[in-house]
Amino acid sequence: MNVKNKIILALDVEEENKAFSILEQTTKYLDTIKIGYPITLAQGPQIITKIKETFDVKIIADYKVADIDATNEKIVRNTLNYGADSIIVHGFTGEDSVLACKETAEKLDKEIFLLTEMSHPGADRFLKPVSLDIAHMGVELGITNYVAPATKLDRLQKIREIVGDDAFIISPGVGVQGGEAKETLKYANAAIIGRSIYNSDSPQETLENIIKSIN
Ligand code: NUP
Repeated sequence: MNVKNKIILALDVEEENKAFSILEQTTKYLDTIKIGYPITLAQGPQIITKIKETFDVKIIADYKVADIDATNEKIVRNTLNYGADSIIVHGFTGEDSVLACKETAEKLDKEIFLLTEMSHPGADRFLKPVSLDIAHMGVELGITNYVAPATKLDRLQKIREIVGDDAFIISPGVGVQGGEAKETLKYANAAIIGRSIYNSDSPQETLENIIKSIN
């Protein structure tokens, strides 16, 4: 995995023209974006295919897959067949659920990201007590891509120690949620940034400034 400029745009806008306008302004500096339920539910999953046909970007589908193995298999297969390059999967559902996602992605020559701890305050209650364990499970299952929070650098660092230096960690929470790109990239391979880019008056300038700040 390789992410240009170590920034992944979280494209959580709902309108297609807004999404395309932001992509036109940012894809000079970005080769990886993350889409999720907001744009998928507003525009339909065909939006994945349409973005792939129009822009030279890798798409991470942030569907936080969290069901039983048989259902996960269907979710992952359909998402990747729309053209997504990878998909984010919850870890708390356990080994069988996660393995179904991993094996489905591998059959299609694509990848999963395992979500360990989350970036928002509420994650401290239920997810934090098990998130390091989720990271250990990921290692046992041979997973090499992870999601870990930019807002909780001590946790991000711990997760990095568990998954090892060869793993690829992408980290949400930079900007509006309080995380800082340069600090995050001490432990993560790429920072996921949404609102501070797509809600700014000039997504292109904002992105340029973020890139300058990390170099
Ligand atoms: O723990 C997580 N925190 C998080 O914010 C896991 C995520 N996948 N995300 C997603 O990252 C969130 O749904 C949004 O798409 C993006 C962060 O966006 P923003 O806070 O930069 O706007």
